[in-house]
Amino acid sequence: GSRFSKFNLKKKIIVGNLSRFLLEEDNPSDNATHKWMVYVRTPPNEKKLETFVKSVTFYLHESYAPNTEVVINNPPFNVTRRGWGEFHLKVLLKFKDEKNKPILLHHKIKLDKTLSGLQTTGNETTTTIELESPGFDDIKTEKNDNNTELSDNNE
Ligand code: SLL
Repeated sequence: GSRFSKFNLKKKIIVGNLSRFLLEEDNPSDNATHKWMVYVRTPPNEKKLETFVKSVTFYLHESYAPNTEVVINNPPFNVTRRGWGEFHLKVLLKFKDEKNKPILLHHKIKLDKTLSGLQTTGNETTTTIELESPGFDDIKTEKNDNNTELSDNNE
C-alpha cells in the first residue's frame, strides 16, 4: 500500500513571532533594539499542541551562544529574548507518540520596523505535518490565547 495510510493525520503547525521596539525608557543596557517572542501553536479551534507534542526545541542564532538551544516541555511553547537583528531559527518538534519522528521547522524572525514601542506581529509560517499516530492526551481545553503577549520582564 501507500506509504501514507489513510489513518494518518494532518496537522497544521504555526510558528510565528511578535516583537516590540525598545524605547529609551526601557533602558536598553545592551545592543538590543527589540524584544521578540517566538511561539509555536496549532490553529484556533484545533487540538492544542500539547495534546500530541512532547517538547519543542528552539535553535537560536549563534550570537545567543552559549544559550542557543532552548527546550520547552510545557505550554506555552514560547521563547522571549532581546535582540538587534533578524535571523532564521529552527524549531524541533518531538511527539508524544515516538512512532512519529521529530520534525524540524524553520522560521524567520521579523522585527517591528515602525519603532512605535508597541507590540507588533512579525512573521508567521504555517506547515502541514503528517502524523502516523497522534497519541492524543485527553486534555480539557479552554481558550487558546495564552501565547499572545510579550512578557514584561527582561528575559
Ligand atoms: C542580522 N544576519 O544582522 C542577522 C543576524 C543576529 C541577531 C542577526 C543577538 C542578540 C544578543 C541577536 O539579536 N542576534 O545576543 O543579545 O540581522
